[in-house]
Amino acid sequence: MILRMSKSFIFFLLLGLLAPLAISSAQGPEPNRFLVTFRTQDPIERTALMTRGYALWGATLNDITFIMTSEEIRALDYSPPPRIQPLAPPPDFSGYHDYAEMTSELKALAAENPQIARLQSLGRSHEGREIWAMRITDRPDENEPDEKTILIFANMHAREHLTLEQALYLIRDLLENYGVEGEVTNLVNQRDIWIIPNLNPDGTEYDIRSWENPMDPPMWRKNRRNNMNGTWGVDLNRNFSYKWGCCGGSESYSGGETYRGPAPFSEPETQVIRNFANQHPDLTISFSLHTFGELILYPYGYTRDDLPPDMDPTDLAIFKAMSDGLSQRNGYQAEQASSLYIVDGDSDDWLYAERGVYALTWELYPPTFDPGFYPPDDVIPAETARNRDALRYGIALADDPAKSIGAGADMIPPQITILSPTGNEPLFVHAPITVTVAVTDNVGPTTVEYLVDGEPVAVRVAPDFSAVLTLPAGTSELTARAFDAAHWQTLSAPLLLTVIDPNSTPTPNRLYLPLLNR
Ligand code: 0X9
Ligand code: ZN
Repeated sequence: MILRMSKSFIFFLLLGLLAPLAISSAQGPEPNRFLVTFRTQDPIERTALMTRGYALWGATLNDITFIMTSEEIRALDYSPPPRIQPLAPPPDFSGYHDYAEMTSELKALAAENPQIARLQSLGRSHEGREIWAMRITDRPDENEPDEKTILIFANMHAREHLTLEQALYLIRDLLENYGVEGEVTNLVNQRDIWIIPNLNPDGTEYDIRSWENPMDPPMWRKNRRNNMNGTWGVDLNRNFSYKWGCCGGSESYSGGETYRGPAPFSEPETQVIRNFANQHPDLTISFSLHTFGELILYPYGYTRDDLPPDMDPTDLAIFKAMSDGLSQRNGYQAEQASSLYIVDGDSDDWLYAERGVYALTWELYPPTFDPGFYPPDDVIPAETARNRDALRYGIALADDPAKSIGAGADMIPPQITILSPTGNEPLFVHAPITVTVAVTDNVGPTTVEYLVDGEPVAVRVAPDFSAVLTLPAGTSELTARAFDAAHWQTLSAPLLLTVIDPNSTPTPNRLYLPLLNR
């Protein structure tokens, strides 16, 4: 797999990082710009308009369009009056959430799921926006000492908008499937899951609001610190304190795309991650979501050496196994972070070196520069759902990441047998069927999921796993899946159950129904 990473691929990734330099590094506060379209079929007239010094957006044989400020529009004297539209991202970007849309969606999801979800602010950005975190766990107001914490944070880089959608997807997956699917129910009950969908709200809003020419998105990366010298922004992924600025993997020039900031943890946004890790010593795994490249990156980023003195060989094996496990589930390529390029002061190096967290960076869709940071919104459903199993796998590992190399404290899955019904007794439609199971586990089973023809129909949590089901007439296959706290799972042997409808008298036609239904 690693060989697939050709030199030109690396070149494109570097281009992705460096190309925006010229465009965006010195942009000031939010502009106030409009698309102004003058209707004229006269090329001389269009040329005259062009020489007035407005920023050209495009022209057809019927009109010419400029990007203009409200001051320029007010000073206009032109007949017939031009068409004026606020500059906005192209319509096929509207499926992405801006900050206000994200905030209201998060508030609604928390309000609809009070049993397992809490929305809280972990701090404020430079411009005062709340940095929201959704906590998802079975007792969201308590700290359960036996439950480990996983942190997933997104949109640290402003233009990496798909990452916010990925975080929202994960939140919805957990909230919608809790109590419906055994896997999600067990994960939410046994882990403390924290999701920060947007760590850089100022940068993200700036990237959306200053999008003037749909063909030329702003590509804003950093936060919106005013560097007080005409330049704006710190690269949050160069502002963490571990080996800050050590190795040529960041810039001291404040206009640079990878400006590391005036001091380690100078930024309120990086302080959110530092404070979270300090306040949650049981944090075992973190995922920092970025775009793009379809990669899973593990520490270190500051050196090309995969086993420097500050990397434990067992940890390296765990990082590789975790990354491979994720890669198998989403098709991304697993690599040491520095194989992309050297980075110093990134979140993962600090989280691992200073707090012992198995910290990974995901570079989401797309694989290459086209469509890069701005894929049309119709890719959101498939490209976020693609990570469902990888995310669940990561959450499952959080109790003990050493499980990935077979060295976890609990490596023994539960056992489960369906005791009743047996399949020999007569079963009637509309008559409730009590299902009982025998479940054993070395630590203790936590969840049982019942499936009819492979579809989950009921979820039960310890101590009472029995369920009452009603089945349709005909033959169904019943199975039960047991989980333990380490999220090992075992599916029972299938049981075929035939359910009779006593009210239906066989008629000759009935014989043909199965054929007709084909
Ligand atoms: O440069 C970054 O911060 C990340 N890539 S991005 O294109 N999303 O900006 C990569 C960080 C991964 N870490 C290292 N390469 N050390
Ligand atoms: Zn990034």
